[in-house]
Amino acid sequence: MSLRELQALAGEIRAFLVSSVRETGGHLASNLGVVELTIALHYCFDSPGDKIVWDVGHQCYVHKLLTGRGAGFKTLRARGGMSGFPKASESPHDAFNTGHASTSVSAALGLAAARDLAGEGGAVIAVIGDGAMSGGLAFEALNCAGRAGTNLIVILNDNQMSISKSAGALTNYLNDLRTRRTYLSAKRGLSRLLEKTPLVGGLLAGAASGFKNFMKQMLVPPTVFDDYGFNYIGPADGHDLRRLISVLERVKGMKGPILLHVHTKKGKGCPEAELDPERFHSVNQKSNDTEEISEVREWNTYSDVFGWQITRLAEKNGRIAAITAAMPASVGLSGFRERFPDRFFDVGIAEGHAVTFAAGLAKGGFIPVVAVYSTFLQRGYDQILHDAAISNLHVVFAVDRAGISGGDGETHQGLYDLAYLSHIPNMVVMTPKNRWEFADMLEFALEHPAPTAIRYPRGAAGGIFKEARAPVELGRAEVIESGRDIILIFAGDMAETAAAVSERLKKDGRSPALVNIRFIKPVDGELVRSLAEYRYVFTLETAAGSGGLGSIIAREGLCGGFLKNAEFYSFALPDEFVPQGTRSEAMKEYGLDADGVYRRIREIMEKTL
Ligand SMILES: Cc1ncc(C[n+]2csc(CCOP(=O)(O)OP(=O)(O)O)c2C)c(N)n1
Repeated sequence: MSLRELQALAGEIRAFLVSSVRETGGHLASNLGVVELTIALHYCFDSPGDKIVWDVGHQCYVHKLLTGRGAGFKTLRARGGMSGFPKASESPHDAFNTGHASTSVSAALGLAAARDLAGEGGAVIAVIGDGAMSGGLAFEALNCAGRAGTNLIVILNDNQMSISKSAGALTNYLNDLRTRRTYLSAKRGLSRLLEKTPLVGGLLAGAASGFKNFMKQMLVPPTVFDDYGFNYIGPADGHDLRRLISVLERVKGMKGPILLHVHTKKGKGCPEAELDPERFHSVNQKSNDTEEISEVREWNTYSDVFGWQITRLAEKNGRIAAITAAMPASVGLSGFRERFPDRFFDVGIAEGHAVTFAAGLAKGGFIPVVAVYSTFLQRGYDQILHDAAISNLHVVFAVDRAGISGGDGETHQGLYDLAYLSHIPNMVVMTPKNRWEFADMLEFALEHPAPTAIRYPRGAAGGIFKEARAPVELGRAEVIESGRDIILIFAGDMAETAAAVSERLKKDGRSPALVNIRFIKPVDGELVRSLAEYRYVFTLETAAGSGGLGSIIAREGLCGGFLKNAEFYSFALPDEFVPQGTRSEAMKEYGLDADGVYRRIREIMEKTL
C-alpha cells in the first residue's frame, strides 16, 4: 500500500474501533492510540515469522484487525467469542498470551533467546506502554536484555497515561526525554559531524574514537536505556506514519537491543476519548452504560462503597493511608485522593512494591490499605507473606473484583485469592455478603492489628439480608437462619444463590440452616464443631475449589471428626481456567447458579436416602 493508502486505512480502522467497541464494550482509548504504530509494525515486519509481544495486550485490537480477525469484533470479550487480549490459540500472529502488565520484555527476550539457540532468524518486538514500564518486572528484563546483547526491539509506547495519569519518577524522566525535541536531530547531526572528523591512523585512532564517544556523551547525554545496554532511539511521533515506517526500517537493520521511544496520544481521533482517556480506557457494553446513568452512582458498586467508607474512616483517624497500583479510580479511591493527597499513594503498576511499601508504612505506625484487584494481588504474594505476615503487620488488603471478573477472561479472574491468602499464618480473610457488611468489615479491618484482607466482587454491591447486621467479630460466622439436617455455608457473593436454594429446600419441606461464613480465616471453630449435627453440609463460594472455603471446612471438619456422618459437597470453581463471559454465564456453566446448586443438592440427597 502507498503511504496515502496506509493513512486512509488508519482512518478506517479508527472509525471501525469507535463504533464496534462502543457496541460490545472493551478497551478503546489505548487502541485508538496505537493505530499508526500497529500499521507501521505490520508494514515493516513480517508476522508471524517476526514476533510482536503486546504488553498487557489490551491494545492489540488493531493488530487483530490487521491479522484477519475483523469478523471477531462482533463477539469481542463475549463467552466463546474473540478475546480482548492476545491469544496464541486464536492466531499464530499472537506471539505470546498477555493480560497482566510488564511481562512483554521478559517474554520477548525469552523468544529471542530461543530463536538464537535454535539458530533461527526473525525479529522479536515487545510493545510496552509507559504505564507498564513502571513495573519492576520490565526493568528486570531490561537489565538482562542489555547484558545479553541479543537482537531485540522494545517499543516504548509513551502516552503519559496508565489507566489514570502515569505516576512516578520514570514518568517525569520520560517527559523530559519527550520534551527534548531536538534530541534526535542533535544526535543525528552530531553523528554526522563526528563522522567527518578526520581520524589519525594507527595508535591515535583508538584515542580519537574514545574522544568522539566522550564528545557525543557530553553533547547528547545517554538515556537510562543506553546505560542498560540498549540503543535508545527517539522520541518519534507515533502518529506520523511516514516517519514511523522510516524509523522502523532503520531499526530493523540494527543489531543488539534497541529501545524505540514512541510518543502517542491515548484516544487519538475520538474527541471524547482524547479529552477523558481514563474513562475511555475501557468502555462498558452500550446497554450497561445506560443502566449506570439511571442508577445512583454513590452506592453502585463495592468499589464505590470502599471509597466512601475509607474516606469517612480516614476523617476520624489520621493514620489511615491508601495505596493503589495505578488504578485509583477503578478501585474507588478518587475521592480519597482529593481529600487526603498526603495519605494517598499511587505507586504505578507495581503490586509487589505496593505491599512491601504498605508493610513499611505499617511498621512506621500508619494503617495502610492496599486497594487492588484480586488478580493483580497475585503479583504481591511473596510480599504479603514475607513482608507483612511474618512480622504480623497491620496492613489491610481491599481485594476488589474477586470472583468471576467477566469479559477479560482467564488472565483477570479473581478466583485464587482465598487459596493464596488463607494458608498464610497471621492473615485474616473476610468476605462480605452485602454492602453494609462490607463497610463494617472495613471498619473492623482498620482496627484489627494484623494483616487483614477483605475480598469482594466486581459490580453492584448487593443489598441482600439487610437486616442481618450482627457486629463483626474475629472468626465468628453469622447464622442467618437456624435449621436441621442440612446446612448451607456461603461466602460473600454466594449469598443470593444460597438464599434462593434455601427457599427451594424449604418448599420441599426441609429446614436448612443458612450461615454466612464472614471469616474464611480464622474459620469459626464453633461452627465447624456444630457440623456433627447435620446430615448434609454444603459450602458455596466463587473461588477456586482448592484452597478456599470448601477446602478449609472439609479439612477442619474431617480432621476434627465433625463430618463423619455427613454428606459434604463444596460448590466452587473447578481446577480449570475460566474463560471470558458474564458472571451469570459462568455461574450457570459451572453449576453455581441457584438451579445448578439446587439440582446437585437434590441429587446428593436422593442418592443417600
Ligand atoms: C499487573 C497488572 N496490574 C494492573 C493492570 C491493570 N491495567 C491494565 S492496562 C493498565 C495501564 C497500562 O498503561 P500503559 O502500559 O501505559 O498502556 P496504555 O493503556 O496507556 O496504552 C493497567 C494498570 C494489569 N493489567 N496488570
